[in-house]
Amino acid sequence: MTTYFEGIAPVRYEGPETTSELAFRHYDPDRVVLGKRLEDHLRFAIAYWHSFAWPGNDPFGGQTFERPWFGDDMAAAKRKADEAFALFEIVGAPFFCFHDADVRPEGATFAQSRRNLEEMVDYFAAKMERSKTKLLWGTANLFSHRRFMAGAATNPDPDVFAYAAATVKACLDATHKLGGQNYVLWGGREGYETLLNTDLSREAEQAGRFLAMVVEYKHRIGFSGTILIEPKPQEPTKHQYDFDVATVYGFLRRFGLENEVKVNIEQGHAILAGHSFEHEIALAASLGIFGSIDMNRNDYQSGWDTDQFPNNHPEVMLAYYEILRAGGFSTGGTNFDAKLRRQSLDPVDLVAAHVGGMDACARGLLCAAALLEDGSLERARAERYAGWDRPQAQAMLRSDLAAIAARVESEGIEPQPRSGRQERLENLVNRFV
Ligand code: XLS
Ligand code: NI
Ligand code: NI
Repeated sequence: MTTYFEGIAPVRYEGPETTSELAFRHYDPDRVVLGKRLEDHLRFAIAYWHSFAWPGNDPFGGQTFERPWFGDDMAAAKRKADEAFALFEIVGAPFFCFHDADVRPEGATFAQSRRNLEEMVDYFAAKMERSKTKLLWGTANLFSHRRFMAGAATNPDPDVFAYAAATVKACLDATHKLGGQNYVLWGGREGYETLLNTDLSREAEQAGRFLAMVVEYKHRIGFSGTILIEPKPQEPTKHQYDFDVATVYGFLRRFGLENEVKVNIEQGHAILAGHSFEHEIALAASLGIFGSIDMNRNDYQSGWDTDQFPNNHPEVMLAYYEILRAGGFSTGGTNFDAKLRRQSLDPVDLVAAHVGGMDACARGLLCAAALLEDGSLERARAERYAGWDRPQAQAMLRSDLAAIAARVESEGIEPQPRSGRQERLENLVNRFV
């Protein structure tokens, strides 16, 4: 029985001029750009945790949302799944994502929690047979329960490492069974509060071995999806180990996993790390580890992870520009790791938030595709480095300091600075917004 979204019709594309509140202005799933349908470019996913599990609490107050599926038994979990799939259908979501803790009640023992998850996986599987919505990724919540307060893989207590390993095995099994296209590891408590009680060397070794075991198990069960790490610099711990894309890449190299694991990059986490979203995407692409995105919008003043729905078209455009330049998503997609504000109580608020977010992304991607097709920006970039295309410049990289020094004097090399043309390029980009 689904009633929560009753009276809300499936959202349709009506074009930029429409004044109806629940219509897509830019997201026309079947529109083809750069040889692909928009739906296949964007690969939208709805995040179960924010839209169906979060009660609206903040550090100063508790639940503000009253959802008919809130409760901690299996009946509530199934009602929640019914309502979730109703929303997926209303907005036409091709994918969803979940943590174990979002979809099943916690049992009295590990085994009971695992059985609850398995029962929900079967329930999802039956629903997915009648729905177009697939699983973009699954993940384990290794950060909410107090047992994980000092970390999961990096915990000083080996029993917690064991519990976390068993949990990830169960979640990988669940993801595999539902045909998930990726599996995400976000190190929510993998970090520390104070160095006074922390052994950095041990914790890194534990994290490296843990990740290697995840990769080993993935291959053992024949899971063909991508394993993704989601970087974040802080919150909940003061120092998170997976700080940003560059840090994660160093970690992967250290443990020889750079060809096995990619990254899931979140807008808000990039901002918290002092980067732009497009920087993180471009860096991951250049390192060959770009996987997927958690799309949201961080407040630029607050300093914490605000997880708002995206609505800034020019910013979103720059992110998709880097994604398109990198060849687009393969197993990844656009997961709305975004939540309502806690005063947005109505069912229609949840629908409108996704409609606006999907539209912002579609518009951003369309503008980015036009900019890429125009080619001026890429030509300007290529021109800036054109000197390096000369054979002599390439040969220099294979020579040495002494030979280069001799050539500088013999050829009388005196570099002539050239404009970086930043404002002209910014104006060019704005023509496409
Ligand atoms: C929290 C993270 C989390 C991950 C999944 O900040 O974004 O939601 O995406 O565990
Ligand atoms: Ni996220
Ligand atoms: Ni986040």
